[in-house]
Amino acid sequence: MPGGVSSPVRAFGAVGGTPRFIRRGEGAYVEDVDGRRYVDLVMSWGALILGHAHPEVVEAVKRQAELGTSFGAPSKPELELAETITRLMPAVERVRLVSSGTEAAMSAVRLARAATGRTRLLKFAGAYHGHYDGLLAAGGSGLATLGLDSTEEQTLVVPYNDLPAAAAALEARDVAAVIVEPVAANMGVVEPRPGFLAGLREACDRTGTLLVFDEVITGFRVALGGAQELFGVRPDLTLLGKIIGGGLPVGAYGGRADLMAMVAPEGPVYQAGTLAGNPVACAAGLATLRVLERDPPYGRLESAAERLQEACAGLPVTVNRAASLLTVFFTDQPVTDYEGARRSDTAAFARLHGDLLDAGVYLPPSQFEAWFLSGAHDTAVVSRVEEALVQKLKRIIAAR
Ligand code: KE4
Repeated sequence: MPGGVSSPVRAFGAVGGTPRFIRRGEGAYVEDVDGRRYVDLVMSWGALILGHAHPEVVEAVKRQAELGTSFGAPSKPELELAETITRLMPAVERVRLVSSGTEAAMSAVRLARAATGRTRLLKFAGAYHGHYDGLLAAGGSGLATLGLDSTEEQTLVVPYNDLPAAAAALEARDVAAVIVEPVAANMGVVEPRPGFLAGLREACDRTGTLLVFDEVITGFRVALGGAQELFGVRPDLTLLGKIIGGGLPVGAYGGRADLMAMVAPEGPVYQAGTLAGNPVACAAGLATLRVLERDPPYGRLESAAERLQEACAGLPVTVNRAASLLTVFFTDQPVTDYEGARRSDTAAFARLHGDLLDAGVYLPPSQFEAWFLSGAHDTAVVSRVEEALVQKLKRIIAAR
């Protein structure tokens, strides 16, 4: 296995040290194969908003698995998940389930190109939309972590939050779609400036370009209706993943009915998948969305993130927070785009990661990632994280 991992960021390349092999997860905790427990702030990169091994999710998975794991045919769990998604996200009038966020992104690009007859894409530096070639240019997440880049002449890249640059690019060239993380979370967390998302909507309307919200992270995370509900901007297409699979492989793309009618077998845009809409994965996602709808954790999650942000006040770091998503940057300058994020002292972040790991707190192993909380991160857990975070931050800052 290259790097001993199935996804690059897991190899601790940017933070050093030995990756932990995780044996089990329970609520806000994970336990490694040596029996050490950690408060988890990765939470399967945001998928586990209810915490590890939530009883209702485990029960749903068991029940469905006993009926069979995959049929390659329509099933009730996939239909119910699709119905729940379209009900909770009105802009997603119709939806197609796939097996990852990457598949959602590449399928939505194919659909946007077919619908507009155009080829070019516009994305933002530091944003990550999965590992599809056309969207890897100036990518965040693992690419930023490893200092990798890729070129794709059909993909225009402008700075996040730079509405004039985005609008000018759309005026100058025919572009099929703008793809944006409505809250950037793959350069570390960067909030959209007021008016940025609405401005993209207007620029897309003016130039016949489709607006695609990549809500793989923000969907059902920043609000029950996602960032499109939080910011009141309606995209043409939406990408989803992570939470809608409850920790199992589910991605989705959906949006305007007239666009989705072009997707095979109704229309000519081909996309398929052996395990798309897998009943066990959909059962896990459905159980997750049902708990979120029954007992929305958003206020509690946001208060916990706010508490960690406030605990860092007065220290020479920048803590960006959007709803319950947060990132601590080692810079005293504001971080409003990828250039700003890259000013962070990543060596100091690496020390923080290692020190917190020793203190039993498991941060994402990269400066360019969001920290994820869950409904299982109760007051006692957050207090423990807050105490360790401030203590280690002060020590690292003093030693600089
Ligand atoms: P997947 O193909 O990894 O399911 O989803 C790709 C994707 C798409 N869009 C956004 C906004 C994403 O954040 C992601 C994946 N996120 C990364 C972590 N930031 C996954 C972790 C990893 O690559 O190992």
